[in-house]
Amino acid sequence: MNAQPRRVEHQQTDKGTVPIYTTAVVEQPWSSYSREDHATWATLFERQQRILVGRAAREFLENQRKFGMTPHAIPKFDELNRLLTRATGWTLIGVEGLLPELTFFEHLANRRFPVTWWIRRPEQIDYISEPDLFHDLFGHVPLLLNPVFADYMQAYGQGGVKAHGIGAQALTNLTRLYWYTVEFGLIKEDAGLRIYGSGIVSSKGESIHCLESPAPNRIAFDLKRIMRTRYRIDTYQKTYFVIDSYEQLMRATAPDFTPIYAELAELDSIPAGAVLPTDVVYHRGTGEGWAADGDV
Ligand code: HBI
Ligand code: FE
Repeated sequence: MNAQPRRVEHQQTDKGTVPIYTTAVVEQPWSSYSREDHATWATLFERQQRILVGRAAREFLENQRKFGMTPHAIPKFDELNRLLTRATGWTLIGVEGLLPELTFFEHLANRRFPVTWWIRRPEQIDYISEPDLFHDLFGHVPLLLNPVFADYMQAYGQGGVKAHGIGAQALTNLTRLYWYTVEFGLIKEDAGLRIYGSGIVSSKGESIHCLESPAPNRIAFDLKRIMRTRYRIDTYQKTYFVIDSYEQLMRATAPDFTPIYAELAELDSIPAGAVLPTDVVYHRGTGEGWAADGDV
């Protein structure tokens, strides 16, 4: 019988939340989930699925169905792996909480996606500052069934391992790429802009804000622009980047980033809410693009 894994969470201190890191890989203690844990999953699952109809990328909800995810119980990693590993070679592994970046990258580089085994507490239902089981399973896992996105995630991990060897600035550039695509990315579909970022789909408010609020910028994907753009982790994003397709993401990670890091090291970073004259900016939720300084 495996020992019950630890629940490694951010520590609340008088100076705010302090992340605690862990590297252990653990079995999902599915039988240890309480009725309250399953109820938290059900509440989040039903609420987010209702909000995401017409807002999430087409295959996001489709893939949740393919996985057989339902609100009735927290899914079992082993069952999800039966479909996932056959489809794109990815395997979900249980972890106790936030991994050091290099450990995280090494897992992605080997098509292992780390999923936190525990789910948030009821009082955290509307916001949690760290990836819990709901964020990882509901937010990240569905798109790992998409072969191109699955390749992008592995290429990202390989890039992360390399960036770790290059230095802090390279790592910052690369983490911004993850943030503005995997976590907070939008994609252009025929009917308009849609959400594929996991940080958005696991958040009630931001799923609505990112497409319908006049406040944020929605800018066409540009690798170097993204790598230079700062972000905040505790508020809605001020800028969302829009891809045309997951193939565009995959193409963007094809070149060696080393010369790009060197070029960006000479340039200032860009504030999260800025719009540059060179940006192609989208109307909210419609998908028509126009250049910020005139018609395309
Ligand atoms: N650890 N468990 C876990 N899950 C994540 O999503 C995660 C992580 N460690 C680092 C990390 N993400 C981010 O810094 C990535 O941008 C690298
Ligand atoms: Fe995440």
